[in-house]
Amino acid sequence: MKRIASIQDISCLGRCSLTVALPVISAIGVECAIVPTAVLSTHTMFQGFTCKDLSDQIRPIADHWEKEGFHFDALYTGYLASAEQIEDVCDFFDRFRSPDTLIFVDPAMADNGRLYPAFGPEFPREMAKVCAKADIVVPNLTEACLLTDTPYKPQFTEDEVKELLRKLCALGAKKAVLTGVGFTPTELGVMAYDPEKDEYFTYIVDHLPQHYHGTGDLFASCTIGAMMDGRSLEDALKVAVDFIIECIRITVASGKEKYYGVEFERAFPFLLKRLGKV
Ligand code: PXL
Repeated sequence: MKRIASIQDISCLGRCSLTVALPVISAIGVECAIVPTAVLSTHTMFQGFTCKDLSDQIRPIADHWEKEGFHFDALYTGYLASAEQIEDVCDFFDRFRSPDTLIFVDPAMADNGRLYPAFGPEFPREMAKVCAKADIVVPNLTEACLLTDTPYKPQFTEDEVKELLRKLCALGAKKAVLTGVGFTPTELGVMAYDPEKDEYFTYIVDHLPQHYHGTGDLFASCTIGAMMDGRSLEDALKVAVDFIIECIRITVASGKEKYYGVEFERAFPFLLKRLGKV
């Protein structure tokens, strides 16, 4: 069985980060070890959230794991609690990267044109150092703009998305994937770029024009899970987009007032079927 180490926070309630990564990756049939970067009462879009920064735990956990000789097929990072953690995470990559380890970075720090409340304006520069070490980076459009000093706007043309992808790879990432890409209000999908082959990949589908928090974490977890289950990046991206669309469809159809997240738990039968497991 493949093993991922995922480095991101535990938001105790709010369907994001590790409370999404663990169930999704486990359901796909891949082991998910965790390095929690912080414990928060909820994600930071709620008012009054608590946060215990766990920066002082990253190195001791890495020390123990290194001593035990654990091997990881992928290292997957998401929300990092503070700029102080950036160096520890880069060091973690250096210690656990082997020739067959995939470094997958979701620079979770912003959405809808704005940084998340816990971060200052210097944070994107720090996160760019983590992206520089990645085999694959998966930012949304806001994060990509912040990482590449590009002014944010709600709509980008296809040529502009391609330019953003090239700029992301110029940071040092081997491949870049942009999430939340659509050229009309009812389109949603991804575009990816492989600089070695100078090839773009696009998968955009029609969907209900509803926006839910936490879908980026769901998307990243599903993509790395499907890749560790043996799919190519392109196939994994298609599975992840289809899964998110199904999660949104189920959540909208439930008709209940929703103030956070999508009901991804109810889309697992779809995901397992989509992966050919049932
Ligand atoms: O979904 C990304 C995310 C992860 N973790 C925390 C967050 C957010 C987004 O707001 O606040 C703590």
